[in-house]
Amino acid sequence: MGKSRRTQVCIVGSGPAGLLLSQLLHRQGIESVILERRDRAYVEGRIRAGVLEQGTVDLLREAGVADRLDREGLVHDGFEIAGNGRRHRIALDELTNGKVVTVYGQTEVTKDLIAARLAAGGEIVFEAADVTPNAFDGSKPFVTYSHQGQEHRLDCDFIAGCDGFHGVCRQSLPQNAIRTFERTYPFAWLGILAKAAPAADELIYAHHDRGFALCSMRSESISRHYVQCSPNEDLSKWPDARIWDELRHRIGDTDGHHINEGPLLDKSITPMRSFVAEPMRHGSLFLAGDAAHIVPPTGAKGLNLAVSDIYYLYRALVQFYKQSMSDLLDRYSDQALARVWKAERFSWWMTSLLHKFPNEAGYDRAFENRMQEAEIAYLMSSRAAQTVVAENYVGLPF
Ligand code: RFL
Ligand code: PHB
Repeated sequence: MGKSRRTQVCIVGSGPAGLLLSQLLHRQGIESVILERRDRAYVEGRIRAGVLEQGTVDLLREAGVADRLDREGLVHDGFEIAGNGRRHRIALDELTNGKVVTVYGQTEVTKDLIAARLAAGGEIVFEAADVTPNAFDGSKPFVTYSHQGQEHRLDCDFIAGCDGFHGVCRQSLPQNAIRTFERTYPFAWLGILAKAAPAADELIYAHHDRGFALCSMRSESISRHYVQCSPNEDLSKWPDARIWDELRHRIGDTDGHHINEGPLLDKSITPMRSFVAEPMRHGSLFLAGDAAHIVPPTGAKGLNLAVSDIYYLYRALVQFYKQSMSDLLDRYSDQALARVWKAERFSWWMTSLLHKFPNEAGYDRAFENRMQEAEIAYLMSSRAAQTVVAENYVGLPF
């Protein structure tokens, strides 16, 4: 074994969850080291989420990393649902006593957090290979990894598994230690980032016979759009012109909406899955974010859930180090999961409402299709139904 050293919290993964935890702990004088499998450019370039709940923005402010977010983030007080040939606005602020969301790319959140960690002398080991959590059943856990050809051992009090859905931490748990719940959907999203002005001032979620579509944005000159496609779609079958055409069809290029074309900066396919692992703690290893749960992106909840997990975990670690108490650590999993399941429900519901489900062999979905249309019509006509959507979309309280 090569180099050996010690920290208080070893964080696996430098996505939003791991970075935010490290930054919040640092501000309370608690030490951590982040071990990340990829290089910095890869982590900063990964195009993903774009919608931040108010609670997420508040916690980023508490972490001292919201200067650029406050300057450049686009505050949205509503979004549109298009379906059955009609469009309807969900007035977030009116329906929730003034709550709103902020459109600001996950790439930017990640860049801001990495810059803040490094400026404060924080340690992020990029390109850490073979990261392995050890001895987390007891109180002396350690993590081994290799870096630039050398083996390392990092002793710590706690391991935070913030290493995403495909990470090593959840997979290191004994098989009978967690129970998993999963649903995969029979469709995916083809997402594009384009150098073009957004289609409208607000996001548009569209239900259409040809499939779901979403028009989002990153700034006044960058659009982010998605179209429903099949889960094993071949990207080469989607030349740019076909994507623009589908967007125009599904969104409806009418008053106030115009799909502005521009060169593509990114094009990728996202599978759709709901997944939860229970509990989110095993001994001194704590799972947070996508490492413990996945939502389909329809409700814009994934990043926000990673942040709310970190809120609970951070408070619990601060209580442990400052007050020598562990009751918040003991309650972490239950507290986080209570919120996770509500966001799972909302994401599953919004996904089911807006997507076109393919017919299964020998089964015609005519009845379900009418139910979907009836539910969209009800949503557009009922303030009560819209209030349910709005209070979930802006984010349930932590
Ligand atoms: P991440 O971001 O996946 O980060 C995990 C990190 O761990 C590293 N890693 C390892 N490191 C060391 N050793 C190993 N063995 C490792 N294995 C993995 C990885 O390289 C990575 O750096 O997880 P985190 O921090 O939990 O954050 C979760 C969010 O990234 C995710 O939930 C969101 O992006 C989901 N999501 C959205 N969430 C929202 O809140 N609002 C949205 O509008 C939204 N839109 C989206 C989305 C996700 C999408 N995709 C591509 C999945 C739109 C899309 C298209
Ligand atoms: C995005 O802008 O990437 C985005 C917005 C809303 C969603 C999902 C993704 O529900």
